[in-house]
Amino acid sequence: MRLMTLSGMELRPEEITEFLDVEGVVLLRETSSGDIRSLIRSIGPVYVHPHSDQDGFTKISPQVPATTDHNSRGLTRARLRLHTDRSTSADPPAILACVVIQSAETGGTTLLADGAQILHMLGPRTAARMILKGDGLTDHAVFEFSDNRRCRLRYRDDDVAKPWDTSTNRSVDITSVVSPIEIELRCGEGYVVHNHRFLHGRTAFRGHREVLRLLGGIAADSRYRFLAQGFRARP
Ligand SMILES: O=C(O)CCC(=O)C(=O)O
Ligand SMILES: [Fe+2]
Repeated sequence: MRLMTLSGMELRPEEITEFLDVEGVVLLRETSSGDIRSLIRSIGPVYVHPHSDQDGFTKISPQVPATTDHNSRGLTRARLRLHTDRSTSADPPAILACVVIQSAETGGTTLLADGAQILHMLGPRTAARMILKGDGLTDHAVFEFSDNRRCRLRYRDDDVAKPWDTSTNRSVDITSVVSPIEIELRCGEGYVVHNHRFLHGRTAFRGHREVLRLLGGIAADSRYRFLAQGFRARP
């Protein structure tokens, strides 16, 4: 397995947590499922998801019709807009890793957007007005600040939940203030993101495509345990 920054600098696996604190994203090459499991476990506990197997892996491939409910839209060939994984749960996981097992015939491009940049572009006042709302769901702040100026972003914009501006009572697409990074990942390539900071998504695709996902937390005794409270918001 090889780890790279977005600018192509190579990292050692033991530098991952530090780098997720600084940049929020690391790219993976020549990766197997065993590699991502040990990488995520070096950061903290693996998170078991309703769609995952007992080891925490979720196989994301077209399995259900495109007309399905939005919580299962990952398992279709449809576009997935930028989102936080488990955004409507009380405590979304801090770490998300995805590795491509088989790339699509066409499309299936990975989209990434830096929430720290979105916050900076929106400004703290506008950001503080945004809540994530969905039928039958508890409202959550889109940008949730902790006492030590850390911020957890939670975001999705689909039939399950939408961001609302509480001053205008309208839904707003906060991702329009940035251009997402587009990456064509091939077999064995992937990414790890700080899920409280980076949004991810993909374009629609044709053919078969398979991605393996693993979610995780930050170890309670980690030097970087503050990552569980989000990214460092600029003053
Ligand atoms: O298919 C992908 O590249 C990502 C899928 C995803 O983000 C999800 O299912 O939550
Ligand atoms: Fe996702």
